[in-house]
Amino acid sequence: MLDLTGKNALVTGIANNKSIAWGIAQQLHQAGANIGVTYLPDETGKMEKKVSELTASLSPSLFLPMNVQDDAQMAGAFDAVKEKWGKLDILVHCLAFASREDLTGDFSKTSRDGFKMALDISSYSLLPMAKAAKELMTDGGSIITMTYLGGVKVIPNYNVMGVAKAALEMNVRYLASELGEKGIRVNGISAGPIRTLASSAIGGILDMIHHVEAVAPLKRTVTQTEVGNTAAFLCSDLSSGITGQIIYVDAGYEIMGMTGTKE
Ligand code: 0WE
Repeated sequence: MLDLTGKNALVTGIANNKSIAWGIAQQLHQAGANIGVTYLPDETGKMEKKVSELTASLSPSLFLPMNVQDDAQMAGAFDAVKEKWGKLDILVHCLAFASREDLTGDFSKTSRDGFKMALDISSYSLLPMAKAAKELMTDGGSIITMTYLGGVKVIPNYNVMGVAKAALEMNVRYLASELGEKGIRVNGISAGPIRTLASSAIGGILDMIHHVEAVAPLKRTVTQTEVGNTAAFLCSDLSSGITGQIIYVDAGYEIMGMTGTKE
């Protein structure tokens, strides 16, 4: 059975109750995991308050600021994990960012700084996290990250995020190869489009959702809970033979071709 009791799980990327990371944290908690939460701090402390109120129902035993562009803060978060938990079993990487102007219009106009920022936050950040986790996952472990079809196929306006997700998916494979001998598995979940804080900032997300509802085999989009259940599986011993994989949780959309064709 799916059982995460006795496992310590650090979850990044919760911003509000629509966050995919929130769906994941809830399902890991339901499976019995001990939860630690990181949040992106801001000057006002609003995010800290919001995420702490939201996640109170999971009684997290760690609640830590973590901006992945700040090396000292990342180190501090993993120091706190070591101090409080001693060992880590599960790490959920669920964060991405590209500048708004790089998620629309001509891909070729992407600025050097915009490219660097998208790749730094959305792809590179998995590496220092995995390095820190490697030291703490003394009983083996599971690392998961979130990706999107736009890292494999061209999706209008996904642009530099597509390049970042392509790099992220390759990070998964190289990390899986490196960490396998320690019993640490690394996998990605490629979710179909979901209405979240990040995606609702994008023009046309509703049209994309309607397109998926028309084309996907299941004739609907997926929920944060469905992504969370797949995450719980990938974090549990039920998936002990799986590493380096990208699992699509997309109502089947990825298999379809001729998607513009009327029946
Ligand atoms: O990975 C994502 C979204 C990532 C994202 C979203 C934003 C919006 C606000 C990264 N950076 C930002 N920066 C902002 O300022 N998705 C898979 C959702 C998504 O984003 C798209 C999509 C889909 C689907 C962007 C363009 C086209 C489709």
